[in-house]
Amino acid sequence: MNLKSTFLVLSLLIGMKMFASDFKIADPKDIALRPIQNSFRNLLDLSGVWKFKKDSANIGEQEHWFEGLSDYRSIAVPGSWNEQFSDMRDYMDWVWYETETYVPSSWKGQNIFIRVNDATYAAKIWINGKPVGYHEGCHLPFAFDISPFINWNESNRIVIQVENQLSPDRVPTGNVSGGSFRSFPATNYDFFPYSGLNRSVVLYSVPKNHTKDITIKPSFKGNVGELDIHIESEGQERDGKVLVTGNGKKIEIPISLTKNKAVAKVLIPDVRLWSLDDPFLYTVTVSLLDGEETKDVYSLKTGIRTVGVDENHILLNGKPVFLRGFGRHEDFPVLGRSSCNSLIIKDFELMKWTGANSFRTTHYPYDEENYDLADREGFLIIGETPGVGLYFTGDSIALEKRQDAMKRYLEEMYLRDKNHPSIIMWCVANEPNDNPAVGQGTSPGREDKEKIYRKFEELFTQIRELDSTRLVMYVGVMMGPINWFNLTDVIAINRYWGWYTTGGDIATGARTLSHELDRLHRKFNKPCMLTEFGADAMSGFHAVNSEMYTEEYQKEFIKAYLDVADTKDFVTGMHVWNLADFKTPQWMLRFGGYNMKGVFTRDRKPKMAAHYLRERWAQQEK
Ligand code: BDP
Repeated sequence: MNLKSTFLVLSLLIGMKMFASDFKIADPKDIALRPIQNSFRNLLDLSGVWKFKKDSANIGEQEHWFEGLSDYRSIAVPGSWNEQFSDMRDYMDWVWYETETYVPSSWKGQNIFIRVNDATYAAKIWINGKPVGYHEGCHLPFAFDISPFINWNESNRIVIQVENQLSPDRVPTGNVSGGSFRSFPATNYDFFPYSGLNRSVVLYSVPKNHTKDITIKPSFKGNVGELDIHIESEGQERDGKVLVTGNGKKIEIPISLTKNKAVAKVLIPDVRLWSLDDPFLYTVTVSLLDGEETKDVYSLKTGIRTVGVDENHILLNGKPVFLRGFGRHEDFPVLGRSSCNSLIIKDFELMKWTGANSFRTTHYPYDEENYDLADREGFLIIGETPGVGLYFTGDSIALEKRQDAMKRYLEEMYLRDKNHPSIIMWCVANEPNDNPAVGQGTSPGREDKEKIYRKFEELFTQIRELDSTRLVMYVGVMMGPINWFNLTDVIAINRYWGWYTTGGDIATGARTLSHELDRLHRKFNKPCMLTEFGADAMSGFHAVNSEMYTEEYQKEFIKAYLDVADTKDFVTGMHVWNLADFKTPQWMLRFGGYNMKGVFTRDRKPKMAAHYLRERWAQQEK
């Protein structure tokens, strides 16, 4: 270690120590169960208009802004600050949020938590002027026990500092490459870095002795369903019960917790499986008991289905299923990346209208309502981490930080989403590469490529150890490393032959795709899918002979790719990029700061391609 890195590590350690004394780091286990309201637990949504203040000089902490903001403006939470304030569109530095709330006295004696469902990218929380906790990472929740900080019968001040600095040691990365190819803001990904409290902030309470985590692993043999239910609790309760209801059945079994853990195996005769045609959900209720007295109850819905693969197909309940659908974004004018239930419902309606049966949560885990809705409506989801555009070269400290962030994301995403039957695959990363990011030097040698492969493999090992009931994949970029597909269950690729290469010549693009698919399948003998393909179309642009950027070209492009897929038994899914146009940073390929590969416009009006998909897909079996 040279002098410079010793100094760096030392100052990092000193910094962490000082920090550790004030702010707790969020424990991922605290997000395992989504907060609910029932007679044992309470929930208070803090969505509304909060106080807000920009802190470009980062002086807020020194000046004790956590004791209350002066000269503030108003902001909607959830919401993205970049859309709400025209003077803050490209601002990524520190800001402060503040709200006040009473905590009902009926919550006294319980453990009270704050849960922030997304603070992009890093956040610190103070309650009533006291430091509570810190979290880094976007699009996933974090929670802290705030019981000791509550003022009863008075209002409580909640202050959250957020910043979204784009940096090579974060995931996704920003400010990576210098020079003229830089986009503005300088992301290493193709969507706008909407910042702030993009999802709701809630307070909730749980009994002192409570269920902390429930993991349900479903399967079936013949017509008997099986739920393998793992329960973790906090507190000294030893006894409990699990009740499974649905389809006229009511099955209850007692559990006893040893060292706060129990496993219940519930067999369900004449099982009603979860499928696309019949997305049937059972209700699982876990109760903790003290003798006759019930201490805590938590209910959730789950479906019984299995997921697998053969050489050519993804299998749902043992039968081949073809994934028709889209990559999407959480993106809308004014809202930015803010949660909005009407938009979620609208997008599901549009997907159904086209005949889609699935989507990938490109390029980050979505608001939780999406998964509940998919469970209920019968959609298949590929759940993706925020690991978009990952690279493994350059500064080694930054690389380790990215790797840590990826491991945290995998754990948090798994903990939050693991009980949704709609999620059939985990996507570890979108378009990771063993080559450097643009402008970051030359391609590594063989030995280094091998090391990079091992790093990437660690992520697969982690998610496979966590979850053996789902498929695992990553999405391969054009001209990316081929041997990485050894790690995956499904070969998933994003392809734009006929757009970014041989632009204007769809036929050549389609031929390239066809040959490549054959080669990949011959080499790996695994089912293949296109997780992205598409062309930008400016709504209202037309041409007799299709030309790039016209609606005709987009439609012809999508048609040609779907035609290629139809000729190959081993293609198990086709996801069009994108459901709707979306906002991007500015650079020369993004006219007006938009990616226009949506088959719907950003305000959800159909282009020709959307009508075409409906004609082609809507009549087909789910
Ligand atoms: C793919 C990326 C996606 C981009 C798309 C495009 O995965 O995020 O938006 O290209 O260029 O490579 O439209």
